[in-house]
Amino acid sequence: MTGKTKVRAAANAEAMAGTVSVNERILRDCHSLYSDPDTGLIALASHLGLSFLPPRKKIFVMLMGNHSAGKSSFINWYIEEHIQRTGVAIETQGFAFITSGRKRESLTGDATLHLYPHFKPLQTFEGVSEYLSTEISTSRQKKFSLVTFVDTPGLVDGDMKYPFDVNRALLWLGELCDLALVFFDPMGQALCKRTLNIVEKINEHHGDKLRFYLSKADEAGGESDRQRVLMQIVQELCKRPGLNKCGFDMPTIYIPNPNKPSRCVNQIEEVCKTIEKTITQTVQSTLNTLGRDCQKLTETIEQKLQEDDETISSNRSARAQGCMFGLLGLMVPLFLLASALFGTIPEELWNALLGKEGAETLAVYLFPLHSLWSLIPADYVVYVFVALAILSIVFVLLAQRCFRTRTTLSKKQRRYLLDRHVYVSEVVLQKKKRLYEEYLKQSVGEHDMS
Ligand SMILES: Nc1nc2c(ncn2[C@@H]2O[C@H](COP(=O)(O)OP(=O)(O)OP(=O)(O)O)[C@@H](O)[C@H]2O)c(=O)[nH]1
Ligand SMILES: [Mg+2]
Repeated sequence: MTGKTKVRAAANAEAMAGTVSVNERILRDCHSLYSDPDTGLIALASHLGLSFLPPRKKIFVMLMGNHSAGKSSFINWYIEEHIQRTGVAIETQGFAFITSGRKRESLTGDATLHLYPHFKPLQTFEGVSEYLSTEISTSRQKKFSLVTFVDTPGLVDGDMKYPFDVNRALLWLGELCDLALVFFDPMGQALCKRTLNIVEKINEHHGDKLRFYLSKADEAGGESDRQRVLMQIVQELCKRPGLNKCGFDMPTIYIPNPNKPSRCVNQIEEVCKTIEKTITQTVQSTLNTLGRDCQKLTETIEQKLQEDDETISSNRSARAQGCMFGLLGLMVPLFLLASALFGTIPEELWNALLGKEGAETLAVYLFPLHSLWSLIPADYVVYVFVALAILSIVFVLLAQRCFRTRTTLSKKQRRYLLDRHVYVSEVVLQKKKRLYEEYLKQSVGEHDMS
């Protein structure tokens, strides 16, 4: 079995086992529509001089915030596996991608960048490469099969030295991720300036990705203490000019601990809902982008074929012009030769060459030429001769120029384009329609579908 068939077989097995959700399958199908090396839209786009990016199969959720705010613990809780180290010390020092897969495995920085080509520019951030890793987990809890978490180093103020420019790296990751969950914990570091500065910067361009949470809410004391902490954080956020939208929605969350039940309201499910919502939005936008990309491809193909039709017809008229100029270029020397010969060669020779009748017929035809020449004063005959010779050269050059036609598509190329047009406009768009219906069926139900 080849690698590709193995992957397909595994995917089929998963589908048979019913472990693949509709959204997961939609994203996978869209991905393969783009990335198939032979029939994929990316290959076709690059053939047409366009550049498409493959859609993501999962969403990226970045967790950021103060040191010890419970970021890694949240990931462990979500996937129901102790995959990230947690503790009161500074535990997470680099950037870790936590994703689902077929086998529990840890990958190094290089392998991580290979796995996530979108994140390759991280290489250029001095010192970051050694602090990149990927943890693959077999967990399929909640929506983990559609999520890649990005765990980030805890932020602290003061003398703490990071081995890389943590602010810049977080800002850059914020741009690439679909969601940035910011955790503030009620302990000392809640108002960490570094966190607030980065949040403010991300908010400038990607405010829609930011979500704020008061984490470890069970440690905030009583209800009134918690309200006070919340107020403080919100006030601090509102002080920032960029963040001054106020009306912050800041759910209070904590990891449920059966050994330490708490009466505090836990809104941790809100985080799961936010993740789910981002997934469905991503599915929708992936399908919409697929539709738009198909349209772009069919339009480009149609344009290319139309341009080729125009080139063919302009080449045809250029060739006709070329023939005309060529003929003229040939006629002039013939005309010169004939008229020169008519005057100079004795009649007897014509008779001998063509017979009496032939010579007479030629004389009838060449007589007008001869009369024309006789109209020209003898002194000017040479000039007219030279001028006509130049004219003949000009005609020949013009003919040559006209025959320099533009290249057109070969029959094979035209057939390829027409074939791809049918594939995109019928097969791919039909598939997109079917995927959209499957996606909608999840929420509206079959009876509402027209
Ligand atoms: N009571 C309580 N403790 C928590 C909660 N979440 C995490 N903790 C504890 O808080 C400590 C820090 O948790 P981590 O998950 O390591 O925090 P982090 O944000 O990843 O920390 P860094 O990686 O150092 O930035 C650990 O001892 C956790 O057990 C929570 O919801 N409630
Ligand atoms: Mg951590």
